[in-house]
Amino acid sequence: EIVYDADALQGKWQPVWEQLDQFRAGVREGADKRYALTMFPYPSGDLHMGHAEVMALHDVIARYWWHRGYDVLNPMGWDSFGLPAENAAIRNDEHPATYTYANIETQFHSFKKYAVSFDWSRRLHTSDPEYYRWTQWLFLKFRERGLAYRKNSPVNWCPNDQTVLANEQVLADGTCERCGAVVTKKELTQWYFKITDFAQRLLDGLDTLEGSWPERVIHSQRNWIGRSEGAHVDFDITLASGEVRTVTVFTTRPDTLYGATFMVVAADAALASEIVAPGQADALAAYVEDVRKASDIDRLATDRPKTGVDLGVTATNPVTGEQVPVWAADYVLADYGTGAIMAVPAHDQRDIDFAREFGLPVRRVIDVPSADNPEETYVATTGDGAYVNSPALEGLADKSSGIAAIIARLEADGRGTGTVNFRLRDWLLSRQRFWGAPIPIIHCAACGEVPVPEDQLPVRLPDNIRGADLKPKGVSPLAAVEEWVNVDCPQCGGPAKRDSDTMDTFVDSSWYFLRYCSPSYEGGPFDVEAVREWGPVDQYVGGMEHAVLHLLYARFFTYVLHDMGMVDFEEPFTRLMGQGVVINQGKKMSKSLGNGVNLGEQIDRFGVDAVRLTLVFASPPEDNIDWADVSPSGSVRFLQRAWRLSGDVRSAPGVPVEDGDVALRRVTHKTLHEVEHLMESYRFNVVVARTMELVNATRKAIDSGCGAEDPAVREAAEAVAILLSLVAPYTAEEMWERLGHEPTVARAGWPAVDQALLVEDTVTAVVQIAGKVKGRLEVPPSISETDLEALALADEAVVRAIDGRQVRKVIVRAPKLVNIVV
Ligand code: ANZ
Ligand code: ZN
Repeated sequence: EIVYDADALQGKWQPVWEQLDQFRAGVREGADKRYALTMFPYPSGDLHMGHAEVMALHDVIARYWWHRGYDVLNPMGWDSFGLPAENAAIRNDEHPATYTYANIETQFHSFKKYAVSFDWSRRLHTSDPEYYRWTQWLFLKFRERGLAYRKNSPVNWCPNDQTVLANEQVLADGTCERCGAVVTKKELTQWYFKITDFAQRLLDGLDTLEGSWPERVIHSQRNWIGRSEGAHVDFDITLASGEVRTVTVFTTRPDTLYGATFMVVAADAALASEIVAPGQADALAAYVEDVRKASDIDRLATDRPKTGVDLGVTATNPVTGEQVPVWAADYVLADYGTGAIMAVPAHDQRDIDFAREFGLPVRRVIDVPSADNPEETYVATTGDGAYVNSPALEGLADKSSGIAAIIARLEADGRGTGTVNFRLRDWLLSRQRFWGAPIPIIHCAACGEVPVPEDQLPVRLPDNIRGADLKPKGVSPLAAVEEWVNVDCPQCGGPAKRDSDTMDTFVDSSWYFLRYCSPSYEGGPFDVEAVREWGPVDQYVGGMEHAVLHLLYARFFTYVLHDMGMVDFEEPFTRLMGQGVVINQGKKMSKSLGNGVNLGEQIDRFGVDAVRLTLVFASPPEDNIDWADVSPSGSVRFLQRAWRLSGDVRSAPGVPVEDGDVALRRVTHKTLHEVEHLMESYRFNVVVARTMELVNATRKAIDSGCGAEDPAVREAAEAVAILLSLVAPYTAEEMWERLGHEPTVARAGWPAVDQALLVEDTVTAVVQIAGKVKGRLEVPPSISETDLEALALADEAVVRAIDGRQVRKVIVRAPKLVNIVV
């Protein structure tokens, strides 16, 4: 007997598939197009279990689409700029390209072995000059539209990586996402993308994704964009010099304005040092030193002890006319709202904690029924109630009318306006590192910022840099490469310097899905026609750690490209599937826990198909998979069982199946039909379970049913091969061949489901009264005696025949006969 040998199957079919080039997009002329995309990897090391999971799930969809007759685009490439390569280059005294491209080759071979249905002719690497030329081009286009600009501001600084981090790259505990160092603040002139211009549109767009994207991703993006409705209110501050300066605050509760008993300015905002009274300037400066060390998260925490400095000046409350003190504190952030607040201690807990700490007045302006008076308890109340101490709001008792009334009053007085504030900040894109796309700007003393002319793109990274040259110094290593950095100004010809920062790698990944549509196009970042044909992405699969980073930035890019007339859609990813992660023994895999599972080893032990099958079968895609709870050896046994069917079939291909065993045919067609529905709702684990059931039913039919010669057995085995091709391509291909077909099973098409076979079986039950047939009932063959008796006694014809006589006895022989004695 031939034995199932995963290794042999892999060795046999990989070259055949290679030859057949079966997944090339654009070959099915006239067919509907579908774009399946999965997030591309960073080339650090070889593929790991996480990749294996995403790719296995993603491939179920892509391969299913091929079967359903679509023209499928399923591309793959590498997100190949970034810090890991640069750090490896420092360690190994080489150029980052060495590490990058070596790992890409390793991963490429692993991908091939793993047999994902990618169209490799579209492969791209974001670190190739052919690619980053267009990243730079896009940067220049964004700049022309006023969407890329430079400004000086305090930025998150990782003292270890010696580079700037976007807010998104600082973890909740205030540490660097990449290295874990505590992130600090530093003043720097940096490049930004003006994503804030798109805040409302990006928010509105989320409504259209409802139901097609995971709820938690939509939720995190909404929070990230963070829309707050409120008002800007102007306070006049009288400085020590006697000069009056108007300072605007942002508040979501303008209706509490009568209770604003002091003002607080972010200690580290320029405003604080501009308005501070001379006597308090030293105290402020010392305080700011401390503030810079704290993370934003800490600063906003309600349970944090309140600290601050009295600025020694007063402001006029615009409705009460009172003079209120102005303080500087760290719980107000410099870059949110206007960086200054009106403090309403009675109705804001942080303000009341501050008031208590520094003996500032508390005035209640909302009398919340059943709540104690905050003036006595120092517990702020936030609920609705009648306004008190608030002449303009007399008689009102709910927040929304209070807010509307006070805004109307402020607008009439010219002291404020209703406004909307967003938490979203502009996207800080410059990095002081080498391995990224250089920012295509030249700084000239005479002309200022000069864009590199388009025909001089790409601005290539120098090759003659390695190892220690790349060590972080706080400025980009590029700044030290004299022959690279010094250039003639494109405008005046005078001596000038290139911008030495490189772009955040999230810029590269914000448009790669468009490049895949025409990967070698030289007339622009992508051929507009090709994107019209393929875009937007029908199905995107990837890790949910990208919920606000990549997925928001890619949306922003697409909106801008839409406005530029380059794409005709706004949302890039029509459907999104987020999968869980692979863990082990209940914990995230990590070096320190020693619980890592090596993908290569698993493949060597169990084979590609069993690993893929295990990952798909383990749970619904969105759940985590604990490798300690699954059984790859069970998967191997199942694959063997399925594969053995193909050797047992005894009917020739092409024999009409109409007369085949109906019971088995019903199972086959019901399975195929159900899988069509399961695919829509991503229940791939159930698809595998149904395939297992079909294998069992077929085995039973061969051994103790219709026998191996029945054409229904062939039909079932072929269906198993096609179903298996979604998750276990090697086994499926081998089955397909043994069933007498040419390769490849991936292009076999989806078997047509015979609707007639989906209808439940029924049998006719006869109802007799005193030995005479009085009624007939259509019932399922499995009906119970009690159910059949009840049905019979309720039947209209039977009731008529009984005609009110007393039933003495009912004899039931399910499912065929009911005998009623009257
Ligand atoms: C007065 C007030 C009274 C407030 C009240 C709240 C309750 P969200 O919803 O997050 O937008 N605030 C404004 N700018 C701030 C800053 N830069 N740093 C810290 N806090 C700031 O929160 C808006 C509210 O947070 C604003 O409304 C302001 O306090 C505070 F009963 O103004 B409120
Ligand atoms: Zn110049």
